[in-house]
Amino acid sequence: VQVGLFVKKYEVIKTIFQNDALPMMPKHKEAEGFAPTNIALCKYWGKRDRDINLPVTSSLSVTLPNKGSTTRLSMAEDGMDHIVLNGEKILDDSQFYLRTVDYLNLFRPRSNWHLNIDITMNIPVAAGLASSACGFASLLFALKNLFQWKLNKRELSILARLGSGSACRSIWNGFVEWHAGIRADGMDSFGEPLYYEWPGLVLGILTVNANIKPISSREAMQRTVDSSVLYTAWPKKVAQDLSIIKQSLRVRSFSLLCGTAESNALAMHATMLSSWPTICYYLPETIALMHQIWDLRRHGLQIFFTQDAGPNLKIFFLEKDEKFVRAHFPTIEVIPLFVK
Ligand code: 2P0
Repeated sequence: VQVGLFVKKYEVIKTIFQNDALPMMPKHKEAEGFAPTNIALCKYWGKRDRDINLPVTSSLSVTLPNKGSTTRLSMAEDGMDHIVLNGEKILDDSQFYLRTVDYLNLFRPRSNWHLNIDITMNIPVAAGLASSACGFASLLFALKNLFQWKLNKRELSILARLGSGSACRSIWNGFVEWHAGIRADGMDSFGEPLYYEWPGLVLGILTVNANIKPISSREAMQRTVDSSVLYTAWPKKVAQDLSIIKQSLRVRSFSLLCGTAESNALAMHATMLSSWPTICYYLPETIALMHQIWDLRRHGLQIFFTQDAGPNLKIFFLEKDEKFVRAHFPTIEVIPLFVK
C-alpha cells in the first residue's frame, strides 16, 4: 500500500516539475518558510482519493493572518531526519514524524540526504485549529526556498495538498476556495483566492480543551464516508452552502456568511455522529458554549460559531462588538482576519 501511495504522489510531482529537475540538490544549506493556518467556513469532509487527498466536495476557508507555522530547515549529517516541534523533539515512531518524513521522501534528492526540521507554531497543535494545514504548507514553503523552485502558487497548492488536504488553502491570505476538481490525477484540485477584503471581521477562539484529540480528522473523515447514513446528503449541503457563502461575500452580508458557516459545521458534525462507531468531538463545555452563543444571538448580538475536528469553537463577530464579546468570553483569543 505504501509503495502504491508513493507512486500516485510521485506522478503528481513529475507533472508539476515537468519530468525534470527532480531530484536535484538544494541551492542553500538552510531555509525557512511561514504559512498561516486557515479555518473553513464550508468544510472539507471526505475524500474521493485517499492517496493524493482529493476531496469529495469543494470547500472555502478564511486564513488567519500571522497565526500559523514557521519551518526552518538545515542539513542533518547523521543519517536521519530530526524534527523539533515548538522546542520539543518529535519521536521517530510518532504519526507526526512518519507523516512528515513520508512527505519529505517525495522531494529527497538522494536516499542518504536528511534534514533537521524545526517547526514553530503559534497555535495549539492538534486541537482542531488546522495545525496540519499550516504545518505542511510551511514545510513546503521552506523546501521551495531551500531548492529555489520556480513554482507558482497553484502548483504549490497542489503540492501542499499531498501533505494534508486543507494545506492547499494555506497558500493565500483572505478567503480561499479549494476546488474539488474531477480529474483522477488531481491536477484540477487546488486552492484559489477570492479577493474580498472584510476589515472588521474578527475571529475568536474559545478553547475548551487543547489536548490531543481522540481520533484524527483523517481517520474520522474516512469513517464518516464509510459508515454515515447522512453522508449522501453532505455534497448537496456543501453545494448550497458554497453558493450562499460566495453570494454573501459579494453583497457583504455578515449574518448570511457566518450563519451559513455555522449551519455547515453543524451538518458536518451530524454526519460524524451518525457514523459507527460514532465520532463525537463535542464536550459538555462545547455544547454549553453553543447555547450561550445562541442565547446572545437571540438578544441581538451578531455572533456565530464554527467547529472543526476538536471540541473548541471559533466564533465570528464584528470588531464593533469586541468589547461585548470579551465581556461574555473572558478567555477568548481574538484574531482580526483582515489586518489594516
Ligand atoms: C476543513 N478539516 O475543511 C476540515 C473541517 C477538519 C474539519 O481539513 O487527511 O488535516 O490531511 O487531508 O486536511 C482537517 O483535515 O486532512 C480538515 P488530510 P486535514 O478544515
